Amino acid sequence: MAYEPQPEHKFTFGLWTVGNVGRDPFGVPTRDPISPVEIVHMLAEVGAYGVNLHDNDLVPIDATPAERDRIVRDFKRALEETGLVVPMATTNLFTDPAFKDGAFTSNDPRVRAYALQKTMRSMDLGVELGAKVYVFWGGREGTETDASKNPLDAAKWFREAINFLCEYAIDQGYDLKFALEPKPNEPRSDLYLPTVGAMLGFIATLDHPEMVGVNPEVAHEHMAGLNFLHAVAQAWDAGKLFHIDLNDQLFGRYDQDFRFGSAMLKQAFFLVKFLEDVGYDGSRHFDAHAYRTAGYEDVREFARGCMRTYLILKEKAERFNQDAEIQALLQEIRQDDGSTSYLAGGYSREKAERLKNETFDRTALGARNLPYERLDQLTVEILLGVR
Ligand code: GCO
Ligand code: MN
Ligand code: MN
Repeated sequence: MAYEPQPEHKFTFGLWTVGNVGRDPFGVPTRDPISPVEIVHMLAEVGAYGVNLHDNDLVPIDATPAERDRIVRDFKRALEETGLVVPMATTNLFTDPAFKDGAFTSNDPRVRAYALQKTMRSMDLGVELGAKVYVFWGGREGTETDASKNPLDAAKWFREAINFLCEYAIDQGYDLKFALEPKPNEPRSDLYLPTVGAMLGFIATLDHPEMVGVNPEVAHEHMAGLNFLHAVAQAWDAGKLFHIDLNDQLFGRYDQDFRFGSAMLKQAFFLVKFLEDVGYDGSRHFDAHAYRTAGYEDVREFARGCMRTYLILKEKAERFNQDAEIQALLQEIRQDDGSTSYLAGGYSREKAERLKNETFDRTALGARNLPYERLDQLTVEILLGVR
């Protein structure tokens, strides 16, 4: 059926997304909590492929070992009954007051050690459930005042933590890749490593950069007023797009986590087109939640909407790629008379000499009509459904 999610689409949701109870800084929950087992069944009902989790989405932070085992057993049974998989796991290093000044970048070495311990245990749980990607979102790795922390110390501590955990994964023989998730602010005033570009720069300084990539999120780059597609393309280009968090977010607003494609549709279109064109084959993870006004019936609509919009935009991308007029325009834009083809294949002294002696008709270069208005209008017409 058209726009029906299938396992090969790899649509996943976090336990914390459809399980979000509608709490915000101004109001108490508007929905009763539902259990992880119920969430798994709800996700299966709407057609998702997988479910991701923080350790404490499943096992409460103060659970006894016996409680943990029972909870994990029930959860595994729900996975078996529904066929859902757990492709990604992560650690909650932000809810408990112990982490109020960060986890790996806390000024307190005991907090940093506790964060490492909690992450190792959570990695064990994730691997037990089948996860192949482990996400690190530095929820409180940042500051309100820079009087409190030296950013160089924070960078060093964060690096030491990721290096330690890479070694732990190797030592345990885990088949696990790490995906670091940048965010510019919220819940701290300023979070360290705020953008995809910053994170990619940091990864290059690690002991095992080959194990570590990024988990970019639409909302996070949008909060910083940045072009998400460009960030994703840079990550892809670097071979570092290990995971992706899809949602939506207007520029300049609070952390919205809206349904995918609900706020900036055109950006969502170019993103889907990119992921499909390059053949990204990781999870399409929706890190979003329903409006606070929703009851669980509407939460289901929210989840269905994320996947359905993705699939509609995928179809629009195919339409764009097959549109004869659009393709002719793209060809016209990229026309090549071959006169500079000698530059292909990189530098040589001869090429440099030849290029320095070349004569360019600068006026003609600047006078060329670039049909981007037409191209964009055709794109808009595809999105509006008249083409
Ligand atoms: C946020 C983040 C989180 C992370 C999650 C998984 O803004 O709160 O996007 O939802 O993605 O902790 O790492
Ligand atoms: Mn987020
Ligand atoms: Mn996220």
